[in-house]
Parts: sequence; structure tokens; C-alpha cells
Amino acid sequence: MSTSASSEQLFARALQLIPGGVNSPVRAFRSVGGTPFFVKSARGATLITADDRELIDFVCTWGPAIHGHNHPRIKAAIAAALENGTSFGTPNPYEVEMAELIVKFVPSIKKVRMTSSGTEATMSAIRLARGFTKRDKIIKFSGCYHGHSDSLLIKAGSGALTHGHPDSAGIPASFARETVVLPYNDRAALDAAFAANPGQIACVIIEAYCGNVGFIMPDAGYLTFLREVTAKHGALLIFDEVMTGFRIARGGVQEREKIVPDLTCLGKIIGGGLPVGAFGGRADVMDYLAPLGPVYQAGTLSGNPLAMAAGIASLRMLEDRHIYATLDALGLRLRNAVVAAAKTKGIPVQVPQCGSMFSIFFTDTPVRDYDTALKGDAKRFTKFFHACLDNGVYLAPSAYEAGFLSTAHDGHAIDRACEVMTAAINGL
Ligand code: HOZ
Repeated sequence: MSTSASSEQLFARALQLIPGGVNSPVRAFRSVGGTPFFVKSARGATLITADDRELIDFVCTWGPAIHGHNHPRIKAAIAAALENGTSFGTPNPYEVEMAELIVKFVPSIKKVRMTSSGTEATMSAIRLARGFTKRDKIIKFSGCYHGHSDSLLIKAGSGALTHGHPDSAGIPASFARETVVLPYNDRAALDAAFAANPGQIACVIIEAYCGNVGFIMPDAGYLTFLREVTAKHGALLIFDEVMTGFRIARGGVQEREKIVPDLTCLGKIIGGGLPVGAFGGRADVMDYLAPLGPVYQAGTLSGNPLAMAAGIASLRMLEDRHIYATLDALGLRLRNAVVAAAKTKGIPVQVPQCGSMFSIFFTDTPVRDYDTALKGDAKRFTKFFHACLDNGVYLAPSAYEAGFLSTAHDGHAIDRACEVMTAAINGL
């Protein structure tokens, strides 16, 4: 691989061959403008670009890098697994160890099935919920993004929202009709949806803490309400914890909020940076999956030994719960720096933050759903984003994505980031 080409040269070549020059839309920088940088290596909290710039990274590969990039223990685990082969197409010992760790850390999960991405996990969980309940309709919330399967790409966040297509083209209206979309945090809307579709709702899927329209937390008691309403109507509750799992707490949002969902979708951290997803939950529901049950789901690379080895190493490092206190302190420091700078400068800002996830919305309206997230001043965010990037701090290139921290952000990285963000706000 040639590493001497600049980001600009690489992007020009990519544009000829890859739609938009990228393999995932948000990476194209279209909503913030400019040429995306290419990364040739990463270590700890730092990315090294093709142009030899060092950037303090607050995207953390969109979540997986909770221990920082290129962690020696994860690298060593992959190297050791590599000695034995890359893929077997048979069961392997790593996937059993992975299942044991997931079940231990997330008690609502009694059985788990591995996939190769979060999209596959949510898509399969929805099919399973439909098969189990023998109902067709599902409920999702506007701004929640659960990957790019047809049932779920309706009023979606992330790149779909960033690029102005929250309802993707290519989804038949007949499919979309089976997805009921409600505002996040709105109890009356949920009650009304169940009343309007009696006995028809298979499941409610939610990003328990939303990370794809920026970072948004539910109102106190909202998740408990969801749990009660779904149970009352015989619908399954699916927590999409692809981003939040093992990050907000070791047992995810469900541990922090003390909720027991029926199914949980996972990804990101459980792959240690390699492509992985998983879904799991109640044993009676999971046993509806083939080969035991009638709901089909499969994958050639599911439980891939390299991905499992990386994920196991990543999860093992979370046995030490002190990591979460460190992450909480780092997240709070960043939040306080941004809020203090904005206050001094008289700029309205909301910085929802929990542990190592955060967002910066330039608005005086508290952000609690899709509509209020859209009130954030995207032009101001763009200016802030570029001021940070010019000074070596990389935030997600969209006003509608969450920021992520890792344990490697301790020390110099967080000091420097607070300085840079403060100066960026002063310059707005
Ligand atoms: N959909 C991801 C963030 N919510 C972006 C993935 C990527 O571009 O790598």
C-alpha cells in the first residue's frame, strides 16, 4: 500500500471509483465541507493522517476504541489468533468465550448470536421479534439510527439525516408502512400508537441513549415506561446498544437504568475494532432462531476467530470497572470546558454527556428529541468543527453524531482538547 499520497490525492482517486469517495457517507465531510482526511495509522487517542498530521480523535472509530487505538493487548490477541487461521466456517472456541463474557456482563442476555455488523444485529433482532410474536408492525423513534436495513431506515439519524435523506429512497412504501415512527421521549405518542394498532406491534426498538442525532438521553422514567407499555401489549422491547453497550456502563444503558429489555443489539466494542455485531436476550425468544426455530439468520463470517479474539481482549479489559470512573471524569471535564467557554462568550450551547459519550449542540433549547436536535445551529457547528480540526482535534464531521472518548484520552489529550475547544468557541 502506498502511504506517500496526500489526503487530497487519495480522495481524488477515491472519487473516481467509490461513490462520494467513501465507504460510509458521513466520512465524506459533505455537511461540514472540505476534503476528508485519510488516516494511515492510529495509536491511543491519536490519528496520524496521510498528510502526517496528528489529531486527537473524538470519534474513536465511532465507538469501538474504548481503550484507545491499536491497544497492545488487542493487537497481541489478534496476532495470536492469526497464527491459527483467519476463518474456519465452523464453530470455534473463541465464540463460546465471547458468548460467556457477553452473558456475564449483560444479565438480560441469556443467549446470544454473533453477526458481522450492528446493521445485521438489528435487522435480525427485528425479524426474530416478528417471528416470535407473529406480528408485523414495529415501532422506532425518529432520529434513532439502527443501521441501514429497510425496516429501520425511516426517519433515521446518522448519515441519513446528515445528508438530508432520513427516509432513504429504495424502500418500498409497503415495507415502510410496517414501521411506526414516533418522537423519542413522548409517552402519549407511544400510548396512542399501541391503541391505534391493537395486537399488531411486534416490538419497540430504541437506542436507549440515542447517539445518532447527536447524543440524547431519555427523560427520567421514560425507559421504565417503555418497558411497562411493551410488556402490557405483548410487544418485545429491543435495546439497540451497539454504541452504548459496554460504554455507558459495563452492562450498557440497561445496567445504568436498571431495565431488562427482551432483546439487545450489540456491536462496536465487542469487536475490538474488527467487524462484529451481536444480538441476544431471552432464551425463549432466542430459541426461535434457526436451527432450533423457524426464524432464519446466518453468516459466513459470524463469530470470526480474529474478530472474536479482538473483542474478547477488549471486553476482558473492562473487568476492571475503574475504567468507567476514568471515562466519566474525562467526559465531564470536556463538557465543563465547552459549557464554561460558551457561557463566557455568551453563546447558547447544550452539551448532553454521559461518561464517554457527548454532543455539542449550539442552541439554547434543551435537546431531547429529533426536532430539538435540529434546532442546533449547524453553521456554527461547522465553524467550530473546522477550528478544532485546524488545531489538531477531530470531532465527528456532522452536527448529528455523538462524540466518543477512550481511556487513552487521559492526560495530555484531554488538556489539549479542552484548550482547543475553548479557543474554538472564543473564535465563533
Ligand atoms: N453510521 C456511523 C455513525 N453513526 C458512521 C460509520 C462510519 O462512517 O464509519
